Amino acid sequence: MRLCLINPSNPLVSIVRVKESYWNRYRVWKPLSLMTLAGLTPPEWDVSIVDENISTPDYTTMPRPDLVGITAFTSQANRAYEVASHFRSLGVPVVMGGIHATMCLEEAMERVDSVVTGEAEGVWVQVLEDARHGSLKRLYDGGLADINGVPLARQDLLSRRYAFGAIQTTRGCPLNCSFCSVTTFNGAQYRQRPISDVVREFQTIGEKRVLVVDDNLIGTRSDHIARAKDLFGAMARANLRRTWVAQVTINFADDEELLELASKAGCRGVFIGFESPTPEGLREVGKKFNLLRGRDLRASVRRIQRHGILVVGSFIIGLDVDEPGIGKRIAEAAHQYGVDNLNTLFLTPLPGTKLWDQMKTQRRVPLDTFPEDWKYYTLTFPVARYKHLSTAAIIDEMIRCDEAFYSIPRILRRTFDSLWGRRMPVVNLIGNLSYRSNLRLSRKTYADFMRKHSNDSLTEERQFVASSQMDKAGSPPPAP
Ligand code: B12
Ligand code: SF4
Repeated sequence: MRLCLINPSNPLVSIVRVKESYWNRYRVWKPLSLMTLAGLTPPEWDVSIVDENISTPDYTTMPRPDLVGITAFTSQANRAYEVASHFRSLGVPVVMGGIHATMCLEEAMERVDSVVTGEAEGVWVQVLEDARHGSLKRLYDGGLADINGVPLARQDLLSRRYAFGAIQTTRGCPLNCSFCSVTTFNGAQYRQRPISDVVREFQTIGEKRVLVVDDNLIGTRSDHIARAKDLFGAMARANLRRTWVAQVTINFADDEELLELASKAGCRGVFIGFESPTPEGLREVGKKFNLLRGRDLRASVRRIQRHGILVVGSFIIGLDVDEPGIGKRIAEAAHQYGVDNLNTLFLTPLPGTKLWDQMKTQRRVPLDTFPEDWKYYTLTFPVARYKHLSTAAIIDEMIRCDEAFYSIPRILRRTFDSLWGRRMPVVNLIGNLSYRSNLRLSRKTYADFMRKHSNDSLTEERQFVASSQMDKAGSPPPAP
């Protein structure tokens, strides 16, 4: 029995635009969902993984699979359905899973033979068994899986053409920020894989650099931090000879022992969601963690960097509190905090989030010709209506933000800082150049986006921004 697992690509996502920008090759990450599914698949199945971000085979001439499994984030959904439609036309059953199919179940069910919602560990073997007997059900619900002692992901199935391997050590997040779907999808409880499994899987990764995909590797409570220390200690003792990057919250900086162990275990970079330069913004997104009074963010960033760990700061643009000038304000805040790279994304309502419910109710989601429009839900397009910024204005803010942070003098200064602090200056420079080179690409992409979308929604949008501004001034909104 032949199983083909497919990660669809979205040409609007920078990681696949390697030809247009050389530096993007450092942004291609391995699709862990499919490697995990492959790990769960019994040996009687011959499994292959197609990652369209790397290359797309000719589906018409490849050996005919008995079952196709497709994963998709929301931004990949459109392409996922195209691929599904092709295989279904050949009579090959298609099963889809992942965050998008879970959050937009009806849409997915109309376009594939079977949908797996939630985490697949508890149901995948049953799905395969049913497929083998030609009795695939329309829906399987994996819910939240027990991740103790599950088979290791098949790290061997993909080529070495990736800049980073991928591994997961925990699932779930209790914080439930308004724009994020992780708590809805993976639950509020922080679940941890056994440390010995993580170390064993790490040893099977071919790449020298690894992305630890956990949403928050160190967790939020003292027992989570104790577990992170145990994990890092075990990784250091295993002498993995791999370096890795991960996502953490800013409290990573508060524990010297934790930082030291992380560095010894191979940690060379962390992504931290600062989200907004203002307390009002943080309150709006519900990021309580960053609101701790008395925190000196610059000192926190420095403490992390002192251990040879790069800090990538992430911010959101387009919050209801964001007014003209926000782009420069974010760039200045990131510069002041001293982060090595800045990643600013447009506030985007993704299905399954509190933000989606709120914006839908307020009729602030104009790009809603689904599934086609999902391709714009990459967080790099302004798909919503923003309270104080029109589409053109928010794009302008984004460009100003990136231009200010990625100016040549500032890149040189950061590279010099990292050289001085022995924080991988070459990697730092590559990161900065990658972002800078995408500025040019982004301008072109925004121009195309504006051409396509301005006419239909501009009038309504002007009314929306005007009414928001009048509301703020205490005047009645304009008559419809
Ligand atoms: C790693 C990661 C990335 C990597 C992706 C690497 C890759 N090629 O997969 C990178 C950095 C490239 C990335 C990019 C983006 N990401 Co991202 N990412 C993640 C992260 C942190 C972990 C994903 C992961 O590997 N999980 C581990 C695997 C094992 O879990 P899983 O993917 O959920 O798979 C399980 C189930 O879903 C299910 N399943 C999945 N697929 C399938 C398929 C079948 C057939 C079956 C049966 C089951 C099944 O079974 C698996 C095992 O239980 C998640 C957060 C999260 N907790 O999931 C965000 C997340 C998926 N990303 C998100 C977003 C928004 C993006 C971006 C759009 C924006 C951005 N700039 O970050 C881009 C889009 C990229 C694109 N190609 O379009 C959102 C997606 C929300 C949504 N509705 O789509 C998430 C949920 C984070 C969030 N804050 O909400 N991301
Ligand atoms: S943004 Fe991060 S901290 Fe907030 S809910 Fe999502 S995973 Fe948790």
